[in-house]
Amino acid sequence: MTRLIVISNRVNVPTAEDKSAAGGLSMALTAALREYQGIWFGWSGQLAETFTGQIAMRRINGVTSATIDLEEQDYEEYYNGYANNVLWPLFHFRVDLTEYDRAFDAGYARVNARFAETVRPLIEPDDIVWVHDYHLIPCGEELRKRGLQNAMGFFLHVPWPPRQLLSTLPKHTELVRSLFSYDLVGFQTEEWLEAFVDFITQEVGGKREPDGRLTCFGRTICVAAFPIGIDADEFMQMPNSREGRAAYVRIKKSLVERALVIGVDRLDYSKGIDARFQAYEAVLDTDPDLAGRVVMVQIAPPSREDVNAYQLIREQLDSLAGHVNGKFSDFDWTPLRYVNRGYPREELAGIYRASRVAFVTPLRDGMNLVAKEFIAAQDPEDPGVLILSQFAGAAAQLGDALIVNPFSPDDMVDALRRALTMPLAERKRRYESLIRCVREQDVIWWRERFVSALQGIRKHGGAKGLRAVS
Ligand code: GDG
Repeated sequence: MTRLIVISNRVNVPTAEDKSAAGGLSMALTAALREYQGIWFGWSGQLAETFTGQIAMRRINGVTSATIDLEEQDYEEYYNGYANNVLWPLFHFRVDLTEYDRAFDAGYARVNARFAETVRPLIEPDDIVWVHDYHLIPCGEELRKRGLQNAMGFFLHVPWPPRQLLSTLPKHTELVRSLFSYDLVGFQTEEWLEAFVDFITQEVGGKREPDGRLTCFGRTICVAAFPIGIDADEFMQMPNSREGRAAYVRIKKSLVERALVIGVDRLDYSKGIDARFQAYEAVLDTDPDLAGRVVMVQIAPPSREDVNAYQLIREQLDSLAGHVNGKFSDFDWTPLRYVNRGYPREELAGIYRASRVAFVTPLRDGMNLVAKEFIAAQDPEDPGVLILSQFAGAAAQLGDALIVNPFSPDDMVDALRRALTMPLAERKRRYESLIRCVREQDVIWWRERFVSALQGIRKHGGAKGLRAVS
């Protein structure tokens, strides 16, 4: 029987008792793993004194997880270092924030080899293997070095940078070459896919076959865009859950009839939260009528706190939020509520439902699931308005949002004003088109397209019998 082996940096199988902490992605992968009797392999999140390669196998909620502990040096060089100080900023067009170091490079190679070495014995000849995200690009090549011949796919959750940016990375050709160990490489959007094709054909002498496959470094692989979705049906129900309703009532009560503008993001410089605060300030500046009639809530749970750039953006946002509130607050009105903590998904859904506007303005984002979650949580009879950055992958699907350029303060201000005054008929028209897309292209659609493409490759004899992905 074909099993699915998922390999990602972290493993997050939700337990039956607590699903609220898990994101939509982990729910979707868990469902796929249950269906295919697979294994989810990755780092436990724990650090050991020295790396032992010992695997902790667990069966949670019908899914087998296999985790390993890393050592402190791995965490510093692979996770904080190469993944989050080099690849993350570079792939989000922030070359200025990359802190390349040879030790990071070595750590990245070492941990990818460790992943491959430890997971290899768990993989059987008929299994299909699905590796996730920028932490693990060379993992496939390491598995091939260890004799693995299975059909193997890779999905990149973040953008692929233009070739001029990628070329700034030392040893970028090696990184790209390692992607040719997979049979299928998936991107979130056509734009990121085309940037990859451009690098292959313009920089390293590769060729695009008439059916779309790519030939380079002596191998031919399938490449395609697989825009990730959310569990839309589940998310549409969530505002009606007990927790969703309670959060809705609680926030509505606190608003006292004021319009709510919501932002929800991991605290990350790529999400453009600072420009959002500035746009809000500019709207309040130019539209004194709004004083006391609107509230912005920004939920931003801290992430990657050991990385310098994240400490810096946190300080900047603390100061900006203080500035906005100091400037406009009244004794009975705080215009900006900036919250550095996370909430269970059901509560988030209730908060989305209570919002008139979602302000989703990343400077660069692979997809952005918050935009889709906001739409799914709306009341069809009185839906809120989604303002969405043109630089989020989601903009390619959600064209009926108010699409903005987050680098243009005027554009941001105009969109916010327009969203706050949009008539019900227009809100409904936009919502109907957006919800159709969010429901049709949901997370199940995403994973089924990817897994069936990989299965097709396996059926046709792996790399030898590849056909184009439709
Ligand atoms: C990467 C890519 C791509 C946020 N705050 C809370 C909370 N969240 C959840 C959201 C959403 C998820 O976290 C964030 O997903 P995003 O897509 O917005 O962004 P990244 O974390 O950067 O994800 C991105 C994604 O991978 C998937 O491929 O879309 O482009 O960067 O689901 O709801 N969840 C809970 N409490 C919070 O306070 N429970």
